[in-house]
Amino acid sequence: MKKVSVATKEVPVNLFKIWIISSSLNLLLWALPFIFGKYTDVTFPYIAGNDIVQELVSLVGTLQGDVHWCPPISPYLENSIRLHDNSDIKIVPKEILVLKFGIQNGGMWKPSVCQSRYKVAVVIPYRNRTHHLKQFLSHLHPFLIRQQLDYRIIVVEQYGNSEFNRAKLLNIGFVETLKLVDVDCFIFHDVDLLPVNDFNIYACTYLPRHMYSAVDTFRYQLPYRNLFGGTIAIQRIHFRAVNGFSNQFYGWGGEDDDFYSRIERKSLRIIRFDPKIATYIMLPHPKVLPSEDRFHRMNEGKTSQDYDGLSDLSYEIIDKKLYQLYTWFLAAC
Ligand code: NGS
Repeated sequence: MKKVSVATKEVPVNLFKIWIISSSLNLLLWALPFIFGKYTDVTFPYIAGNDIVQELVSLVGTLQGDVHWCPPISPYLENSIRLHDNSDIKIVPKEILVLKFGIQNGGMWKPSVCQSRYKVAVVIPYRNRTHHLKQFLSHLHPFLIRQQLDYRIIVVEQYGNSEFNRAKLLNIGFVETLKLVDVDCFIFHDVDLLPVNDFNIYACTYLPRHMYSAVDTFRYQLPYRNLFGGTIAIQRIHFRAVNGFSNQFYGWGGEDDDFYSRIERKSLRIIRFDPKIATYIMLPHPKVLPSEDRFHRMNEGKTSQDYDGLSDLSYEIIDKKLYQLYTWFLAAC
């Protein structure tokens, strides 16, 4: 009898101890950036701030007409960190953005005083995020304009209620963009990620680039070294060489890891910029349940890369429009 009562008393005490220890550890992890500063856990190689310009690849050919090249570093970049947290993102009415900067229909802009060294298409996979899209456009247009880029923003919205297929939307964005414009550099960008630092230049590098090295929601760390999600920059020839993304990933997760493997299988490498420059904030959104078959898909991807991707892409464009701040495709996929 005595033994039983001792055992029943000890169990809750131990659980409580475990809970206290694990909560304290969590708290400590969370507090590290505040104690030692941000970017404390940088265990991956990256391109240092001063070397970034040498890594950028122009891809725009020769000068057109009687203009000169824009300088390698735009004089309009601002040194101060522009965003501190997601409460700083104000929505600017589209009429004001258009009037202030002269953005062309379809979300296009290029400098008029010089020829940009970098021409890029920013492609956003999208569904049901109106507020985020307004915040994203309010932030990104002025950001890209300060960088003196020749750019176009393309939103590819998924039609219907089937599970979201981020990767396929990006393949569609790639193909449809090339029907409209001759561009050699693609930036595939989630709508809820906003770059903080003006020196994070939105142009392609010689190698495919994972664009965030530090995100506020990950305590300004990188969750794992092979992460290739959220925002990437990739040259058209590289995207074609890896046969784009897999079309098979419906639901949340894994499509970016699969894409990373596609890059490795074709003997490419990825790079990142200095975390102090490639810093992002993430707009708040509810967590989605991960797709159950994502690991199975990733496993299949080991052998299906050459016939699953751009090569077998099938979809229907239900509607398209040139809105003032972006080119919009509604795609059934
Ligand atoms: C991994 C997912 C990736 C995802 C990454 C970051 O676990 O698709 O988390 O997600 N891979 C798998 O599920 C296999 S995040 O924290 O940004 O929501 O991109």
